[in-house]
Amino acid sequence: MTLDDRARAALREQVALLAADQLGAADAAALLARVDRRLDDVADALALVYGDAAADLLAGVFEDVVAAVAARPADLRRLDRRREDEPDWHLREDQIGYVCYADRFAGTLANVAKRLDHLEELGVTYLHLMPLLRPRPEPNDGGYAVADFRGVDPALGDVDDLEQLTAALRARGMSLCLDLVLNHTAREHAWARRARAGDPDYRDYYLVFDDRTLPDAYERTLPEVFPDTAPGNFTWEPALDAWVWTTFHEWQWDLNHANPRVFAEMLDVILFLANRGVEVLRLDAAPFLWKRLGTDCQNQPEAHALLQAFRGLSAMAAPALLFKAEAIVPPDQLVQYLGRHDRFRPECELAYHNQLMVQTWSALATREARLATQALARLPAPPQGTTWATFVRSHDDIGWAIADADARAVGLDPRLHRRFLADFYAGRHPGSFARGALFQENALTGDARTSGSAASLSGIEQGLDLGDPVLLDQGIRRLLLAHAIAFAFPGIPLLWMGDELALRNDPSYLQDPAHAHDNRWLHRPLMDWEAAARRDDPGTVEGRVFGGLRHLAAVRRRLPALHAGGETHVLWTDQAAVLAWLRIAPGRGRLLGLANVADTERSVDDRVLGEAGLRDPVDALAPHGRFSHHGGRVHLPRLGALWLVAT
Ligand code: OTU
Repeated sequence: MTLDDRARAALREQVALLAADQLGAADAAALLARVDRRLDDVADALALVYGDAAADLLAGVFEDVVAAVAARPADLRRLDRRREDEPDWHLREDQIGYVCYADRFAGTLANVAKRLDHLEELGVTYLHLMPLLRPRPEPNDGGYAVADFRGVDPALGDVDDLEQLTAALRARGMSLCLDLVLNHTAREHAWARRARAGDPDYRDYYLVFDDRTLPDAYERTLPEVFPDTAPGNFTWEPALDAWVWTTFHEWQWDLNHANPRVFAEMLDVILFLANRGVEVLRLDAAPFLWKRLGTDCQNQPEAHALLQAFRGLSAMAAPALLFKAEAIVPPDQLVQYLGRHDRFRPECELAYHNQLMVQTWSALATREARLATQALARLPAPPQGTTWATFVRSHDDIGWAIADADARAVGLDPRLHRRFLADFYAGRHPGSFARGALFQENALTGDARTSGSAASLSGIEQGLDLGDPVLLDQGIRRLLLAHAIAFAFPGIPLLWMGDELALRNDPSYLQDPAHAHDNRWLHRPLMDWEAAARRDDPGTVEGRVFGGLRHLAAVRRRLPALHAGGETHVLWTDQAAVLAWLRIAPGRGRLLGLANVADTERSVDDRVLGEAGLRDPVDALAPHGRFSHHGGRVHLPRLGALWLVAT
């Protein structure tokens, strides 16, 4: 039986009966309204992935959806209602994000709750805690090898602590974002243990191959994520007497999403987390969910369909829950994770704006914004109701995702430019201000990525080491400039823990055998609360950076033009060192962002103001709005940004 109209009507009838049985009349009616709105999207998506098996799968998962609604705590139902009333909350200009490891920030979940004042000073409304569900023992990829999706890492606390933290955050108007790894589990997860013990049902939860025939065939077109430290995409598992698919590390087993039981299990996990008060799920490694021979096994139509099905079903049970796609893929493939397909299909409300991050660092290295202008101008816009998560640094490396066509359009050799960036940020290029490191240098392709904290990459570490006040000043300006871009592009800007205090690289990971092989730990330092105590002293590096970021946040939240519901146009100017972008938020005004990536003052032809539709603007970032405008030109300080708005 396929999902024809009769089958859909039967499913709706089933939900109505379950709801009548388990929910009050008002909740049942509200659920049915959500089912009516979402059922076609879900049914289409599941039919694409599972064909004839979709109807049975749906009949089963609807029981879980109704049970989740029945179990949803009262304060979360209130939140659902608020979000339904304010569906654009994640687009709002007053959203500011902060990302950290709970243990590195505060020790435990209970202690995170005691550090919320620090976040409030920065205007934070959105807290992403790095993976905290119970992982396998180290090494566990910073928690991305999950052994139990329903338990918290005992070193951090338990599920009660998690619930208390989400409640404490909600009371301050902060939303909690948690990682959900849909692509793989730890080799130590109960499903994998049962598979290893010989249970064929659980063996079928993973992608298992008796011999090398298929693995070899797949490998012909598969890239390697960690070529240095985890080469190949398959691992021999003696207990299975077979090869198991392991895209990332050998102890991260890819799930078999062609098995509808895996879908039902992971939906249950989503509903479980939503009912603990998690408001945003960061869907880790989303592009990898579906494998197809002869491809790179990323961004397959089925991967999108799976996300759409998870989206629709969890929205029925927990309307307040949002999805954020972690898809570090080429720009043309990225907006599909926000639902842009043949027609709009609800998928994720947020996605990482990797391109903005890469282009910002590229512009800072070259002191030229032409490539950034070229690449960002042609990026398709996020569909209505969706937006980006913008960021300057994260826990991951920087992969130099410069598209060949963009590089060529501005006269750069794509391969050489990517290699230049990796070398520049590793401090291997003469004249480099950066003190990062190469990550996963691939001897075969010549590719390399970059590790290093924002302060070390932007020149602050170099300035301090050399005791050179000019270099230090430039480093601080670069770090703030990168954030002035991220804070005024559409989306929720995410601060990476420690960047607000200019924390430098932390080489101590080399002493930890569980981390020494992975230099991404270079930029995952422990929070330095002594440095935080200097945050109000403008005579210190910490004070300048913290004060600068607090200022950006405070200005941002007062600028309705930065609501992400509008349009963004990246503009060409006559000045190669300046990135210019126009935000138009209908009924809320417009903002022209200008960022000078050069170490010296630059100016742009003031016709850009007319183009932006701003007659007599002020700089929202400057005291009294003043900026330098004379001789037909707008002048920008070295490594400085203007946020121009109408008076
Ligand atoms: C993610 O990253 C996480 O951010 C990493 O910290 C994890 O190691 C990894 O998943 C495995 O769980 O390739 O280089 O398009 O780029 O999922 C990092 C998405 C990665 C991938 C991304 C992955």
